[in-house]
Amino acid sequence: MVLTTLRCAKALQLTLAVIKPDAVAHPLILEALHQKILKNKFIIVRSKDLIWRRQDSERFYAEHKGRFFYQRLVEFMSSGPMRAYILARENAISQWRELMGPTKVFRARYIAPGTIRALYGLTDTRNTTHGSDSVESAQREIAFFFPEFSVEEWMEQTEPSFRKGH
Ligand code: IDP
Repeated sequence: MVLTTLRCAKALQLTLAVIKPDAVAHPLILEALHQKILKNKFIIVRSKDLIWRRQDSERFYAEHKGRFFYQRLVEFMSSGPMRAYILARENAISQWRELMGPTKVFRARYIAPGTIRALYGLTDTRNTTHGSDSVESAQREIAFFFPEFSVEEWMEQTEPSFRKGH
């Protein structure tokens, strides 16, 4: 989701980032991840803490139904509190995914040692964070987590300076 109408120097893009239950369970890791978001110059557009029911988890990960890890994933994602963010910055989708590192924790530790999943991931399922992987998935996932959010209203009401090019 690129906010092409913005007149600021760089086009902002939105992404959905989620801190999964394995990391939210540890306050120091949660804080470290929040600081990482801020240090990497993301604008926090929205954030919320939430707990999924099992059916939310099944719906969100429907594309993985039938894979060997699906049941484990669905149970894990509805096992405790999560924190979800709508983040904005230039190339937000790829920037957040780069910070997360590869899906599989052991691969992350091997090829991308400083990434979030390499540092904090416990297993391939309990891999600390989620991030949208395309503009289409960012739109769908932001609507899933923040059904009340309207990017137009956000621009209009909360960030009018973007429209004036400040
Ligand atoms: P992504 O989260 O890096 O975009 P996806 O392939 O969309 O990766 O997988 C969604 C989630 O499913 C992963 O973040 C992870 O929690 C879980 N997962 C994916 N592959 C495996 C696996 O091989 N074993 C266990 N869990 C997996």
